[in-house]
Amino acid sequence: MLASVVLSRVLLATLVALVLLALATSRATGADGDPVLLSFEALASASSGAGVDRVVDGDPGTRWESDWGVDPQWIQVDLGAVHALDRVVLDWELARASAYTLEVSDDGDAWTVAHTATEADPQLVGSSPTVYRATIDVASHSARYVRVVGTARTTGYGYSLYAFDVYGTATPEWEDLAFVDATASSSRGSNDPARAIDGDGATRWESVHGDDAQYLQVDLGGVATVCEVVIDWEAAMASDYDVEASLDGAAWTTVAEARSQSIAGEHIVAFTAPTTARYIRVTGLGRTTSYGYSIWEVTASGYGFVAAQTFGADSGDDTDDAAAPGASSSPDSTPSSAPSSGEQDDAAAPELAATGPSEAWGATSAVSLIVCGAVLIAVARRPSRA
Ligand SMILES: [Ca+2]
Repeated sequence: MLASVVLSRVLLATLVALVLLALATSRATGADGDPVLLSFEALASASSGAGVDRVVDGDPGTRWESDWGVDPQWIQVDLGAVHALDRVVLDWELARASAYTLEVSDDGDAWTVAHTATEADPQLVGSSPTVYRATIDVASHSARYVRVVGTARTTGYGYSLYAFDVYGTATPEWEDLAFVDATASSSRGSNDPARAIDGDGATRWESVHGDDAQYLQVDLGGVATVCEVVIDWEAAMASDYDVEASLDGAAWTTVAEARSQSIAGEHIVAFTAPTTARYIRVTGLGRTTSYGYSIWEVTASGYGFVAAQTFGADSGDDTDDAAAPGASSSPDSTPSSAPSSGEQDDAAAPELAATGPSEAWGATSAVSLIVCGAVLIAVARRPSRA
């Protein structure tokens, strides 16, 4: 079904992003809307002391400590973008602050004091090791940066913190998603699958010649919220192909069906709903030449960062979140650090890509758009690389 409305590549991306924003936002929290741990593996910094990243590593046994005997000292986390906050949980060691302020900022320069703490604030929650926990309500704030400024200490040592956990509702951000691995049903010579994800528009994957039933599979390295896949076809392209998505590399859902294609170059496959997936597969069903399938590059974009943060919420109350779409894998999960089998069951359970109604997207002479079921495929002509 061909449409013929003028629509630029940028406008397409903008419109799709707008359409998807609400959906993506709803997925930025847990299944029940609980705030997620925004600070997991966030960028942390401090006025002094080594190992500042230990407050955001999710390991309750590691800690940061400042230089001894010096006031004031500060430690902050950078959440990467401004998010709506919910609460901050500070796990202090015995050597803790007896007085400090918790401050928030959008830009890292202008700070707002969200809480002024006293020694009575934290509760003793562990004795071996000693852990004093302060849970601070910051639900009235949004911020990118959160810091603690300590002005007095309980001991002659420094400020010592096991965890600096910031919870909130992540704001989705459209971003490029990186593939970490590529495999295929076949390849020819040095034109291996990795050449389709090497970022080099002059290198390509090529399947064996003369066989329609071939595929290229790419791996994001973790579950992400994918909104768009771009396949840059060489002249030896598929006339017919499916784009499929998978959370586990075993169960696949078809998210796009391209048929009767004849224009090489970038095929922009823009999903009408965010698709929670780790793997994307381009499955050929028919070729335009007597050669094989040949792809210069496959790229993807979406809201992976938000998803990754959701997956990272391994501490605290993320039990319910584990069953949420896209909330079941760690951000850097690789085959060697894949979720446990129980979590994989959860990961496979959610439906992929709740597809919406078809819409009449269109084309100029340079961009033709095809509505394939509920999924949009834009074929952007680019100069031949011949
Ligand atoms: Ca390439």
